[in-house]
Amino acid sequence: MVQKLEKTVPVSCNKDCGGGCALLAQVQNGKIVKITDNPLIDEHMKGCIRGYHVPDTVHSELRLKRPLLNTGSRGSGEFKEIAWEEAFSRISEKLGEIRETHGCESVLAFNGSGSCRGAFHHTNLQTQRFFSLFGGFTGRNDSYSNAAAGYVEKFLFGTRMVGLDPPTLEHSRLIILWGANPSSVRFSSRIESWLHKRKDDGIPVVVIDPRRSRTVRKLATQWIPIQPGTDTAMMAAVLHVLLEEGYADLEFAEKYTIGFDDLSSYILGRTDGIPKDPEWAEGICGVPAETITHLARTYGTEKPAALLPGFSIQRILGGEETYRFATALQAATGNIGRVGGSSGGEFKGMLPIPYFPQLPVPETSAFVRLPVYTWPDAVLEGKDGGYPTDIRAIYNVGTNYLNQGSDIKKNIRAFNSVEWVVTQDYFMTPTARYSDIVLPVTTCFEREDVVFPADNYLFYSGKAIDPLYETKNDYEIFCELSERLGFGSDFSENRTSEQWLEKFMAESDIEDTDRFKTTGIFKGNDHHRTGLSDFIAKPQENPLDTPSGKIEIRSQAYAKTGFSPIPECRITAPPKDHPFRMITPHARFRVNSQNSNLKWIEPFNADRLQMSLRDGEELGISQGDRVRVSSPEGAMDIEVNLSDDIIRGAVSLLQGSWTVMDESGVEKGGAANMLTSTTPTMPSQGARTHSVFVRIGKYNAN
Ligand SMILES: Nc1nc2c(c(=O)[nH]1)N[C@H]1C(S)=C(S)[C@@H](COP(=O)(O)OP(=O)(O)OC[C@H]3O[C@@H](n4cnc5c(=O)[nH]c(N)nc54)[C@H](O)[C@@H]3O)O[C@H]1N2
Ligand SMILES: Nc1nc2c(c(=O)[nH]1)N[C@H]1C(S)=C(S)[C@@H](COP(=O)(O)OP(=O)(O)OC[C@H]3O[C@@H](n4cnc5c(=O)[nH]c(N)nc54)[C@H](O)[C@@H]3O)O[C@H]1N2
Ligand SMILES: [Mo]
Repeated sequence: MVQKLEKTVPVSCNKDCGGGCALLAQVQNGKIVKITDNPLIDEHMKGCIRGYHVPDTVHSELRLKRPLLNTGSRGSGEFKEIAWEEAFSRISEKLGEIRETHGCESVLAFNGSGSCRGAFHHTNLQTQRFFSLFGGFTGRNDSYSNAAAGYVEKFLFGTRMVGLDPPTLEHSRLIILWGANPSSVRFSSRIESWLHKRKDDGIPVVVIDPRRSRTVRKLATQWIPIQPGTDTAMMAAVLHVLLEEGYADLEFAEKYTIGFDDLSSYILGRTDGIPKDPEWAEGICGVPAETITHLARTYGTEKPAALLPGFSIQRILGGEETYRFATALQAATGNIGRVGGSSGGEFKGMLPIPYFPQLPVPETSAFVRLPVYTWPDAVLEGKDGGYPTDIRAIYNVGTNYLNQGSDIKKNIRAFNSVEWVVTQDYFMTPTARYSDIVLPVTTCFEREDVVFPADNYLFYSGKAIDPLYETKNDYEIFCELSERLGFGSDFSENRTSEQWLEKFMAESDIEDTDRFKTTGIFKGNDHHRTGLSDFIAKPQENPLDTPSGKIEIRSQAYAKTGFSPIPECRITAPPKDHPFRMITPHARFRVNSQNSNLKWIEPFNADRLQMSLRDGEELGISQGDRVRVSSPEGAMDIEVNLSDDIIRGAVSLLQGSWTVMDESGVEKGGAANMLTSTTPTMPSQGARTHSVFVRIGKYNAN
């Protein structure tokens, strides 16, 4: 007998994959049975494989069901279930004791990307609010995602509001995806569909990527394979052709930027005797000179052109410079602030959305911020090593940083060096495994929230089902701990989570909240915005918040960091003993490390090392062989996948698999961060997880 649907609830994934999609959950007998797109949304907005598979997460047998206490050594996996009452007592007592003995800053509170798009159930804001009221804590001051881009945008533009609305791509005559893979790795739930449309319209869509990514296969008219970490050489050479062949819009550059002349001198080789021409670039980045010249000529003539950089090109050594060059290119072609063009800066979600309040975080002078990329160094070295605090405890909410931070072995040493670790999650992740207490939380479909997408919308995400097992929201956990630590009503302000959301709704731009809750969708007014358009339209009336009021291609403020005032090619070649450039991209079927423990992703064959056929041949490696991959940080045994889908000299391993080590410390589970290093790109101190240098040999051969 066909069972009737109990209800259909508008929902939206509160996840860090940059989409924010309007979905519907179909519920039957207290179970989410299917996720579909919300039919009321615009035709270009599409959900994805991760959202449609949410029921596999919510109803997984592997969900944490009750609080757990570690009864063995950290990492042993020996836990016993305890009652919430005992968990709350233990945690509040220990937190109180640590605060008393060592000061609140000795707690390192991690609030990663678990749930980071919700107004209320936001692992970041909940954690910061709790620990601010606790008295203070040590936390992160930037992200793994885009530290270098964010860092340089302040110098370039004086703002990070430099994105675009996807429908503006309708006007682009050329689209360049530079290290971006939006068919797999979302930047908005409309970009992929718009790119499809533009390709079908016959517009050139050029993808510059070491791999033949899904975007190359589905959305591109041309794939330009490039050596990882060398993009600035190609960018400089494109600029060289634009300047030499008279395509550069010098009037635009003069009017809206400062320092373009200095950059031109560098590009033409007047300052160092090295013209950055396509032949020069070919030797560094592996892209044939004629390919570079052809792209530059198209770019110089097809206007407007949207250069859309992924974050990948700034998660490399010297990644700051790629974003500065991308902006210089858009300035040189007069494409900034024009509909159909782009700023060359971050384009995902970097424009205002309708107003909706978020959970407030009270100020505390005792909030010590660390660059996230070097957290294990800060834990291990403490004040003696020049870091601001001595860490005694790590409190994880919505992060799997033991696995996701670079250099997993160092992360384990850091965890093992502290007195006490707590994790709130819904699975027994590697981070949870190295914890003393693990608290089971709800998923985003077991609670109500408003989700901020990357586009000019707000989405209501209803509670599709009641919390399963004995799970609790992070909010409820923090309310209870606040009570016990003596700041109860300061944290909750005597509101339930529903009452917080009602308060937010009342203060927001949404007028008809009943309708919003029924449809799940609130649409902002304008969907044809391009960042910096006000400045470009009237530069005198709308100067930028930079010292010159213009886009600073040359920045004296940036030069104070010790790096060049103009964009410069800072490229690190692999050392002789680790000759392969390894990249660790994000996977279509995961959000960072999420879904790694779930069966449905198995057919996607995640944990294989991608290598070119010719490199395989040269090393005597055959399809499917297991190889040993080594970096100075660690070693991994993994199956190899040979094809012509990756440039020679580079290998690729999707990031996010959970670590599994054998007794000798060799990675067997495919966790990319066994091979990565915590030495950051400077001056931003950002991640460089696409600048990994490895050597590869047959299994057990080295
Ligand atoms: N499905 C899915 N979507 C996601 C995420 C996810 O885990 N899964 N994560 C989200 C998060 S947290 C973030 S920060 C963003 C990340 O967004 P990105 O940083 O843009 O994503 P990546 O997959 O690292 O890289 C994108 C593409 O760049 C290529 N690439 C790598 N190195 C280089 C290089 O040196 N030069 C060039 N030209 N290309 C290079 C890769 O092969 C890949 O195809 O994605 C978000 N969206
Ligand atoms: N090698 C390599 N490493 C990388 C990257 C790379 O490109 N290459 N990318 C980096 C990037 S850009 C990022 S953003 C980081 C991300 O690293 P993390 O912030 O650690 O992200 P996730 O792996 O998604 O882990 C989030 C965890 O939160 C849990 N969670 C989800 N919702 C909730 C909730 O509501 N409450 C609680 N308490 N828990 C919840 C999930 O189950 C999951 O275990 O990884 C970085 N690591
Ligand atoms: Mo990220």
